[in-house]
Amino acid sequence: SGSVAVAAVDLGATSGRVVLGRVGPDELRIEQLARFPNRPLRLPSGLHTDLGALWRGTAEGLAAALRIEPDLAGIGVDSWAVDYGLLRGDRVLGLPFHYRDERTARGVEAVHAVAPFAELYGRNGLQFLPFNTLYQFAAELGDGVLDAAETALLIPDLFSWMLSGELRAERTNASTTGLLDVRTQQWDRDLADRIGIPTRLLPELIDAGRRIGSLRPELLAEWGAVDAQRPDGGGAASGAAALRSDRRPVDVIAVGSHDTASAVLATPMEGPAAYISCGTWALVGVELEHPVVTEAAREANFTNEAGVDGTTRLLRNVMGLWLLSETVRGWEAEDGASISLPELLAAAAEASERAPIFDADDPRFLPPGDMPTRIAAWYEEHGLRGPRTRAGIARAIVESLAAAFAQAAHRAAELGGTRIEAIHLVGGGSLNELLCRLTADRAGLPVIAGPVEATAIGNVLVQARALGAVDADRWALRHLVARHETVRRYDPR
Ligand code: LFR
Repeated sequence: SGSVAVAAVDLGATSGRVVLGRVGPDELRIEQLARFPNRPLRLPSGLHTDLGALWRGTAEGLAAALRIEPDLAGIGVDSWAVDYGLLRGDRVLGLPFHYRDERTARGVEAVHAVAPFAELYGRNGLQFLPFNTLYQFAAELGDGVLDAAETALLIPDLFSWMLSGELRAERTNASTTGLLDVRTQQWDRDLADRIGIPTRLLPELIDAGRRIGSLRPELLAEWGAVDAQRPDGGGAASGAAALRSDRRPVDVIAVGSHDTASAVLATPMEGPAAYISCGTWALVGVELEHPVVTEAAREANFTNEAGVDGTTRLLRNVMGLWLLSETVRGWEAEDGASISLPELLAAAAEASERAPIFDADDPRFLPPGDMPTRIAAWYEEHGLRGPRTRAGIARAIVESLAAAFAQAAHRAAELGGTRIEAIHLVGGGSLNELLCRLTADRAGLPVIAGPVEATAIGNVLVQARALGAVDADRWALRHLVARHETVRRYDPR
């Protein structure tokens, strides 16, 4: 089979990007075409996602993809999990809430009054996180908006619908809602009914690797028309007409639409290993063939999320780079000037001030706000002396994250009954040398860092496989990543 060109739309907590991928049996090349910030909006109703900004960035990126690669064959969308938009007919009902919005507390109470956490865990296999979709729905019950909605679409499904007009719920991301039965991988309508969540909101499920639909012709024409305005395009009208008649439709393809599912698919594991998909969040765990819904897993608060090809990710959400970025954001506001992260991390690596580690997973760190003050309060409440200097604070954050990573990796292996010989760290965190080194030291295992763009690569690979350009199981896909991407190894000291 020859190679194929596809576009990955990868929406992250701090930025979105559109990546062009070219994949064949011995080819894997990716090129970033657009990157745009994702900044939450603080509105009277709470914290929301700026859907318009993300759609504009996506549209511009995809127009560029069609310009560069007129034979673009597929588009796949992934993003962070749990958040959703509501539809009535083809209207989007307002801006999606952001999962860090604090309204979810009342949703947790409402759900647990009907179904206690131990029962929920048995049904959905999910770690307790106050923002899981079912709690968000429950927090909205009674304000009338859910009643008006006909469908709820998780963010990537919402984008796939805006691109294709088709309503589907991709399974890896559906597994983060709390409303997917961990055993049958079907919607748990009985649970939704008991909580009072209208089951009509839940769309038909689809697996990663299946075709959702075609790119809407009006988008193809609009984005194609940009191409026609190039000097060699032969004029807008004729160019657009040529595009419409000659080209085959662009498929919108279901990928591992939960960013973590895509990232883990593209993690170049070749033996028994744990992974850390580290961006705003750090997802630390192991890949398994079956969920582990035991009391021990529940008590350790480990989640069972659905992976590509029917796998399970047994993992824990660890707070991730959010702690560092939100701290830096606060300092920048204080200084009225920007701070260089590499310089801060270099200072942290050299810092003479060494504080004990703190609990990076304390829920007080979830909402946006003043992190240094919250960290100082944590130390004070625990009768410990916290760091005072910025370098010392950055060091304490990175040390505390590394400690949490190491612990979660070993615990995942234990709970999953598997052995690990290495830890693969992918995503933005793989560029943070101090974090990689300290994780290796604390885990007593080599850390293999990279690729940075694992999520976009996983997205691209599933599309290429669906289009028949590669014929491979997930290990062969990972081998392709290992051959074409460079990684860096940190041995424990
Ligand atoms: C990572 C991630 C996590 C999810 C969190 C919130 O980007 O998707 O897996 O728990 O974001 O959606």
